[in-house]
Amino acid sequence: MLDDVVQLERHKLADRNFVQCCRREFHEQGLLALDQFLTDRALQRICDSAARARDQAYFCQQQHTVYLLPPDPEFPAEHIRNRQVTSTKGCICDDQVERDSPLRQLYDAPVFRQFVQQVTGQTALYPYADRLSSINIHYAETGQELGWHFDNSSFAITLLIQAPNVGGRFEFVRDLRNGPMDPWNFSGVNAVLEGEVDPELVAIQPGTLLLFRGRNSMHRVSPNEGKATRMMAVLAYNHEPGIALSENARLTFYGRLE
Ligand SMILES: O=C(O)CCC(=O)C(=O)O
Ligand SMILES: [Fe+2]
Repeated sequence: MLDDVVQLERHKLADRNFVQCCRREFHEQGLLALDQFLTDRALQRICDSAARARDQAYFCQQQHTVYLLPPDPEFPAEHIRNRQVTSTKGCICDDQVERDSPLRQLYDAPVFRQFVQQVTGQTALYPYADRLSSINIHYAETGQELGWHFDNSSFAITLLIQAPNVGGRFEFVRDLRNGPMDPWNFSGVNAVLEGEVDPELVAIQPGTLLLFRGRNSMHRVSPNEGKATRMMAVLAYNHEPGIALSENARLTFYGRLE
């Protein structure tokens, strides 16, 4: 039952007014944070399993541009177009998440999928065709971070499972670029990297559901400065059926294709 997983009294996922409210918030703010989304029991179970699976996580460190594009030789290496930032994280994939995990119950629940669809304005949502990409758990240990970037996907869904003690904050600069009209905004991006802009610090607690539009809003996870591992579940859907995550992305983030 979904009410074993979600605090449905607090978050009425099937209620029209509730959905409208969430939709407005998501579109106005670029993100929607629902605190105390998971039940305590579900959160505890997910946290225990994630801690047990930590040893199987694939850790990788990468240099990438804010735009997640290969460097463009037309620009100098230090230009904001090509500037490299660092991301380090560990990841376990969908096939390592327990079959009966509350995360999977949530991911598969039609009422949740419909809620996400309505809030984000998607016409339909499907799981990934490969066995790795739909549900992931990310780990950030001391010193690890996710560098500033714009996502490739139009929106993302995260659930904080274990908070870091110090650092490891989710920082967000809403609508910093504007898709086809202004895909670069070099001066705006530069200002963020130079620390001249105060990003929004998004307050999230273990059990918070966060939906955000990461395609045009630059975001990062600041370095984890404490001893506790930051553990974050990420739920990913596709707007078309039968699509796998690219082989390149799977090899980079998971270290394997299947
Ligand atoms: O871990 C987070 O809070 C954000 C993750 C993220 O931005 C991403 O996976 O692209
Ligand atoms: Fe992202």
